[in-house]
Amino acid sequence: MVRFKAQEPNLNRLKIVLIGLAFLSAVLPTTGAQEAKDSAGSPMQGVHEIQVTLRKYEFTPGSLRVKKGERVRLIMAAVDHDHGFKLDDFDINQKVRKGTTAIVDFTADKSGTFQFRCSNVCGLGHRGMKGTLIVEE
Ligand SMILES: [Cu+2]
Repeated sequence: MVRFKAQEPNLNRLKIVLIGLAFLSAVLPTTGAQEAKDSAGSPMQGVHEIQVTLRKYEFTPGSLRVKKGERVRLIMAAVDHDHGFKLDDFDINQKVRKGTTAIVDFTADKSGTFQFRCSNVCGLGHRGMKGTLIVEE
């Protein structure tokens, strides 16, 4: 009686093809995801955008420099904890939750050096979490 000997090599070949496909799909770049452009990151015209990272216990950059009269947009990302951005001279107090980004828009309508600080208690170093806004004439 003839056994189904022929089946085994076929199965092995199929296995190799499947493994090969799995390997290829892992190696090939996912072009679809890359084409999704981050349109949210495109700068608004006439607005001075500054990205600020908030983490224990510092703002990065810690010194923000803009020109008087500029419209300013701060795009703030809190990395490790809920933080806040408090800039009294411009009546700004914005909470930034951990893992999220918050946007603050204001017009730098006066020149000088102004201090901002974290307004959400974020740990032992919270009081030292400060930065400076410099508005140049
Ligand atoms: Cu903080």
